[in-house]
Amino acid sequence: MKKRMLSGIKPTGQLHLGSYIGALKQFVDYQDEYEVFAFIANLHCITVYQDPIELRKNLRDCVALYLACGLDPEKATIFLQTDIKAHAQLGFIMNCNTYMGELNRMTQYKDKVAKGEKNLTGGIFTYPTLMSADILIYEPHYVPVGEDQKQHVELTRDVANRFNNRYGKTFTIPEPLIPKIGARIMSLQDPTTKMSKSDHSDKGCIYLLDSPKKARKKIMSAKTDDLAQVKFDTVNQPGISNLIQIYSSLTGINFSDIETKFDGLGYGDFKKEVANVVCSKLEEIQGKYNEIINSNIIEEILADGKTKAEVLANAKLDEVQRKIGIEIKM
Ligand code: AQP
Repeated sequence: MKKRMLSGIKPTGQLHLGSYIGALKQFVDYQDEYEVFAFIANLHCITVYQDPIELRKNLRDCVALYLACGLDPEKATIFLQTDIKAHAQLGFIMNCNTYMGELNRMTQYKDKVAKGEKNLTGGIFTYPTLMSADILIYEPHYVPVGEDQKQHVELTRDVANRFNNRYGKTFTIPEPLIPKIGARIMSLQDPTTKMSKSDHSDKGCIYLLDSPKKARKKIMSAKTDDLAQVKFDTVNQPGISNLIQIYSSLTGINFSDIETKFDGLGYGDFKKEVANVVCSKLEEIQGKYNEIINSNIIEEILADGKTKAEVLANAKLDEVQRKIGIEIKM
């Protein structure tokens, strides 16, 4: 029997090259080997205010991009988080099995507090417990994530172990799966920070729906250094190292072969080649996206995904509720 894998993406904005390399590409690469469950984490995105009209559009775009990037609904179960009500219900139960101290240690939350971000919601603080429920409810063996989400999968493992010890074996303990290359694609303008949907300047982020012309311009003006060598060295050459990672993950060429290939050439030549590879990937994705976005295939796939996911999720929630004593029946 195939091992199971689960992952989700928040539709907080347009998906970008970091979402593709760190997450989406992995779902696609693994869909033959594993039983993949891929969901749109629409509850997670409302931890920060979203414009409802934009959010609705992003939801459709996100599903269309899952498909355009190569996720095959015949192989993977694709669904909306809110279509499976059991996520939120198990989320509250997980919330009650997680300590404040554990949530206080979550780096993403601590970073936001340290940056002095105002009006942080309760949802931002507790979302790792909903994420635990999202994962545990399907009992996956693996959870492919970028580097930034590893800590939340580790919390999930701790909470699941605690629950199993308290109430008897209920959950499979999942393992995070971090890509060897591309676990943290950085901003093109500030290669010390992650490429993010919520980047203030869009120059550092290549969106999957950027026109190839725009994407090329962003790559050609990516921040580099004055060492004039294509070398993977994240400390002294973070910008060039980021471009090497992007190039490597899209072509499959390893870092040292890339260094050899561009030895003696200028950054302009290297950037041009990175731009060629990125633009051809964008063209391929956008061609498929344009076919999908105006069809009603999106609704059909989500309805099908809901039917498949709901059976597993409801059964697991029922088991949990009986074990913790909140059901009258045993
Ligand atoms: N830059 C990145 N490099 C590698 N992996 C990344 N991921 C996101 N950005 C990068 C991985 O993509 C998956 C889905 O992430 P998400 O969109 O649900 O949340 P996020 O990590 O918070 O993404 P953003 O773009 O930074 O969104 P905002 O700005 O809304 O917070 C995860 O596995 C993530 O690791």
